[in-house]
Amino acid sequence: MNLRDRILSLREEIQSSIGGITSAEMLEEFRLKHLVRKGTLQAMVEALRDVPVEEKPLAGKELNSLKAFAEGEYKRLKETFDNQGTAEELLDTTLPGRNAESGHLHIITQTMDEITRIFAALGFTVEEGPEIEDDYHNFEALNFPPDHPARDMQDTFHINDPVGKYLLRTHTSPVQVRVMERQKPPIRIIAPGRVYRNEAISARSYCIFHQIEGLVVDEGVTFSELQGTLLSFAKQFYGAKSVVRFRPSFFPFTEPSAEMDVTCYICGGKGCRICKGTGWLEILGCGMVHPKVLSNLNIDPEKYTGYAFGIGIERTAMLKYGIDDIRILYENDLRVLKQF
Ligand code: 2U9
Repeated sequence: MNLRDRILSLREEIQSSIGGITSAEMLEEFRLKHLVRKGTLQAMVEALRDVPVEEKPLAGKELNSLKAFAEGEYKRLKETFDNQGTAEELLDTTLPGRNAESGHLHIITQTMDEITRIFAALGFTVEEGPEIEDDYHNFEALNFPPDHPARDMQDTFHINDPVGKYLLRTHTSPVQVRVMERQKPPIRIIAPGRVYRNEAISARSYCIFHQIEGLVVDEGVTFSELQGTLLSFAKQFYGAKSVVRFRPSFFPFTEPSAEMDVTCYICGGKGCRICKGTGWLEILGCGMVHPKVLSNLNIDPEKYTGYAFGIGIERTAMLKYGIDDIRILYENDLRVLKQF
């Protein structure tokens, strides 16, 4: 065996014996075997003299590293055994303990869970679906015309697949589409999840965000049922004194469409910084499911009606916690995250 191999096999021996040293006596045996003048390491140093000159640097380097390792481990174990039995000297048991730091759910997850719980108690079941979607489930089934600007590369992240039909979902609506494909009414679901939009990043918008959308389809579902359900949500989430108002809006997948405002929970409607002096906060979009969307999914619009709504989670969390820049929700700076 050449010297280098002998050094390597000595290293293995030393490493494995260190793991088994459990007493000061065993450590002393280790020292006498390896670290004294007649020990294994010194024997290697002497053998180094006889190796060919070209092998010397490498073998020398390995030997030095092994010596340093063996001596370091000896020192560490010696300190451990020396300190045994003197715990009182080393440890002041009257000092207050140090708490282990524990993590917690991100503010977006907390907000999403809170909203999900409210709707679950109102009889909604939670549904999920893929984040990589196709054009049909994200747009076509939802009555987006072929030339709708949302389909543009500017607004949607398209995937560079050979067929060219895949994209990152721009809303969680395709989840509801997939449920309607496989389930007959009555349907009463919410779809929480992450969505993607190719927007310029700013304090107000980010390329990733989260939504909770809801869908109810059954015989005789009315706009007033939508209003009652969403008022109940607003009172539970923003406070029992909340009042809501509906303003007309437009979405391709609902008709009529509306946006719902809630009285500002900070000033109670008087006007403040959070509601920009208006007394109202815009919190969600909603509407009656467009008959075209129902018929696209083989649900008879003469027999069934439905309502749907969409809540932006980041916006909701920012309003609730007074955060003025969406980007801090994605920077994972613990100084920020720890506050919520
Ligand atoms: C189906 C039919 C109808 C979902 C709806 C909204 C209104 C809405 C926005 C809220 C803020 C998106 O995150 S946001 O930018 N959403 O205003 N969404 S109705 O309507 C559907 C969904 C699926 C089959």
